Amino acid sequence: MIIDSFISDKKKKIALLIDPDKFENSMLMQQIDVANKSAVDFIFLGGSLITNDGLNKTIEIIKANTNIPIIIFPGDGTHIHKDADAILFLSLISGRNPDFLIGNQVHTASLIKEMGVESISTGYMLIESGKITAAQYMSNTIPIPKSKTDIAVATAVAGEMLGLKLIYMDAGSGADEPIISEMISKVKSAIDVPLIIGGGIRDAKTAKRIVDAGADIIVIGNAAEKTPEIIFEIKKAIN
Ligand code: 1GP
Repeated sequence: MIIDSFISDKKKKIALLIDPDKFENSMLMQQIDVANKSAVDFIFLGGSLITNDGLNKTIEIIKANTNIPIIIFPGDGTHIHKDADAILFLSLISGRNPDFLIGNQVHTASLIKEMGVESISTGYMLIESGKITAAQYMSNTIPIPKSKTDIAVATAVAGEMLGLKLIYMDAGSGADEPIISEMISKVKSAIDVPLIIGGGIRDAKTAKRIVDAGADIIVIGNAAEKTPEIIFEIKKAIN
């Protein structure tokens, strides 16, 4: 089970986020090459929008070129694929939009089960980051204010009490400001499930700050689209 590799040891982990909507063969091959050489722990596949057939092509190419687990990080209920190793079965618990709390999940649950794809229940929390991100806009939700650590803690604890297996706090793709250390450390000490942090992590120094604060897994998206090799530096800095 893929969930076991999130909790198997105390090692800090990296997920490389690939957006299938931006499919471009040579960039994808470069990203896979870096992922293999740096032994990233997971490949997350997802984005806020699907405008083309990139998901099929991307999954096919990744599967043919690596054994790193492919985990779908869905933008909505249309992001599912039978060849993925798992799907983060997200509930957007920082928001109050029923479609993203339970609606999309009802639409897709039976299909995911029929496909036999492992679903990993995940409490997804958007955190204010200096600008409106695609995830906020597309989900029609308000993020948790960046200074309201107590709200973030209460939300994560509620998610854990509801039985969610992971908590993922996200400043959003391309965030101006990654999540502050105080919020990460207080949430981490309030929960026992693994904590994923993403959004705006562009360099090794920031990645180290975030894992030192308590992140178990960090997600790198935009930075590795511009410079895939940044993953080598980040990996070195956090282990
Ligand atoms: C976005 O957490 C991810 O949902 C990654 O963000 O693209 O800014 O690295 P970046």
